Amino acid sequence: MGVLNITPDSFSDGGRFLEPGVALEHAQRMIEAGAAIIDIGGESTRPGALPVPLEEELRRVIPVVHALAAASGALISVDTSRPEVIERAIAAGAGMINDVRALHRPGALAAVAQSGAAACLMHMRGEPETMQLAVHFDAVVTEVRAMLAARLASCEAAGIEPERLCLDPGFGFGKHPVHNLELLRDLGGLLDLGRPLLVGLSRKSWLKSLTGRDSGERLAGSLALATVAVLNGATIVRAHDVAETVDAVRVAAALRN
Ligand code: 7PJ
Repeated sequence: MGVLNITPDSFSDGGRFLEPGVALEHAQRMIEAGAAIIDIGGESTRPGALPVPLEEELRRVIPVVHALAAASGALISVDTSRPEVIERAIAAGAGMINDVRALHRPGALAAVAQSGAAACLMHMRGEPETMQLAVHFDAVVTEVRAMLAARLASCEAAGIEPERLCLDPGFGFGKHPVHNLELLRDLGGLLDLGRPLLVGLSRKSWLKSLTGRDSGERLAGSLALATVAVLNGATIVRAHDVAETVDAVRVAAALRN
C-alpha cells in the first residue's frame, strides 16, 4: 500500500502532492514500483495534527480519486474518518476506506456498509491532536486486540461482512516506542481475529528513538520494521518508499511462506 498524502503538513512529505496532476503522477510511479493499493489522504493524522474542514478534505481527495480510478486498475484506498468523504470517495472510485478511527464517527459504519467497499480498522486512543499526551497500557497487545475485536463485532452488526475488513494495531497512534515494539514482536497475537493485518511503520517517529534518524533518513529502519512485520504475519504494508518496501516484503514473505 503506497502512501499518497495530499496535505500541506504531513510529517514526511507535506505539501509535495497538493497539485492533482503531481499527485496522480506519484501514484502511478508507486503502482509501477509494485504497489497494489494506493492510500490517498487529505487530512494529516500525525501526532499533534489539527483537523481539516470537510470541504477542504473533499477538495483535496476527490479529484485525485477520480483521476486515478480512470487511469489505473489499482485498488484505491482513502484515508478518512468522515462519512461524507467515505461516500463521495467510493462514488468516485475508491474500493477501500482506511480509517484511523475504525469507523467510530457517526454515520461511518453505515456509509461503508451500504457500499460494498473494503475497510481497514485501526487501533488508536484519543485523537491525533492529543494522543501522545497521556499514554498508558497494562497489556498493550491484549488491549489492542480487545478493541479491534469490538470494532469487528460493531461492523458485523452494521452489515459489513468480515471478509471486507482488515485490522491494524496503529503503530505510533497513542503509543510509546515500548508499546510499538511489543505490538510488533507479538503481532501474531492478533492473527486469531481471523482478518488480514495491515501495518503502517514507514518513517514513523519511533524510528527516531531507535535509530536517532530524522524523517528523511528512516528508509533502512522502515525496511527492517516492515520485514519483521511480514515475518510475524502482516499481509499489507503501508509505505512511502514503495520499490524498496516491495523488495523487503518479497524476501520476508518468501521466508514466511
Ligand atoms: C497509518 C495510517 C497507519 C493505517 C497513517 C503516517 C501517519 N493508516 N495512516 N495505519 N498511519 N491504517 O503515515 O505515519 O499506521 S498517517
